[in-house]
Amino acid sequence: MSVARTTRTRKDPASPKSGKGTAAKRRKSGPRVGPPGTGRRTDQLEAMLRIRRFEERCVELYSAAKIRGFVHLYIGEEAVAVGVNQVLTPEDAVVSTYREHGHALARGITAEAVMAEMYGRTTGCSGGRGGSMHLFDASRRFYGGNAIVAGGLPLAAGLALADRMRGQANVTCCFFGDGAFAEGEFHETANLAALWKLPLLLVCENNLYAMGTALERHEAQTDLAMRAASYGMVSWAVDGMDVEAVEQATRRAVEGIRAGTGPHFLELRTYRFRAHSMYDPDRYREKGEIEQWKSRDPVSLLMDRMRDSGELDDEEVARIEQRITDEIDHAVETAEQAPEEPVEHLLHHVTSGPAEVVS
Ligand SMILES: Cc1ncc(C[n+]2csc(CCOP(=O)(O)OP(=O)(O)O)c2C)c(N)n1
Ligand SMILES: [Mg+2]
Repeated sequence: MSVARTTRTRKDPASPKSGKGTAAKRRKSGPRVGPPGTGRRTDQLEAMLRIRRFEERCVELYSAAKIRGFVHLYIGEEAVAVGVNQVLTPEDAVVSTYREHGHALARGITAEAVMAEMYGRTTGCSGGRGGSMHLFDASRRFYGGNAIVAGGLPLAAGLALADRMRGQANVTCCFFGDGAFAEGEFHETANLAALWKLPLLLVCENNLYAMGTALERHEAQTDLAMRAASYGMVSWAVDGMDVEAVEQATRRAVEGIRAGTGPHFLELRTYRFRAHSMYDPDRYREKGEIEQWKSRDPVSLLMDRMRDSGELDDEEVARIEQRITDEIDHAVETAEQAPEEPVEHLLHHVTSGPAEVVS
């Protein structure tokens, strides 16, 4: 696991590798996720590529005005969603943010159901009522898609508490951004979760920016793992560009949670390669910084490692790419043809009675 205690600067993407026991050192010691040939790395690669290609298609569809509204891309951060989700079981619960396409796909919601939701069609995973920011699938215990910064955290604590009260040994995993540290909801949740030893995995995707505001411009102490540790929970900083490091750290954390040692916090040090959202002109980051982080692209990192160890060749890459292209083509075709919700359904899912008109 890549545990870094050092405070990283915005311009230093390599610093997650610094210190003892780093990802760079471990890479030399060979694969850490099962022996080569077990297919796990291939699964990781395919899962990350699915997210990448899905979102690249979303960009095209957005430009063609096929999908609308707020769209926040996850490109660059795929190792986090894939590494974490690989460890969770179907019985565990997941709570996410508005940047959740990757979390939803890695959780196993189909590209077809996610794309239909992007289109606002009834076949979407939220029946077309949620769109990009509100992907939801209770059957997979995927509880959003939450547009409010840090808003998922108290919900996740509630789910974890409910599972424990029902005697179910599940873990609730909550994804959130570095921006959540500026919200009381993070601190309230961290405090109660640690106090009550809730089975909660707190996954902070530290991509260094909250919209256009760099972490060091809004936080006096930017070592987020250290701050989480102050609540008395096990807390590690991890190289979020290395899917195998993410998976290994998550595995250890989940083992600890299932053993009853309470919440664990992972600070996944990562970077979004695209703007905050489709509306953002991205004028607050230097091009050099973005390029530096792209040199540690999580997809290329894993591919290079697999090629070096002889696990991957061009034919296999082409096969994976073709499978994903077919899947996304199919998702777009079915979304295009799927119905929109008829206006007569406007009051479906409304639980209160008719509003009284006060004259
Ligand atoms: C409570 C609240 N305040 C402000 C906003 C507006 N807002 C939307 S995204 C965002 C930045 C959040 O950044 P971060 O948590 O780091 O997540 P990232 O977008 O980097 O994944 C803000 C401030 C909001 N949605 N909710
Ligand atoms: Mg952020």
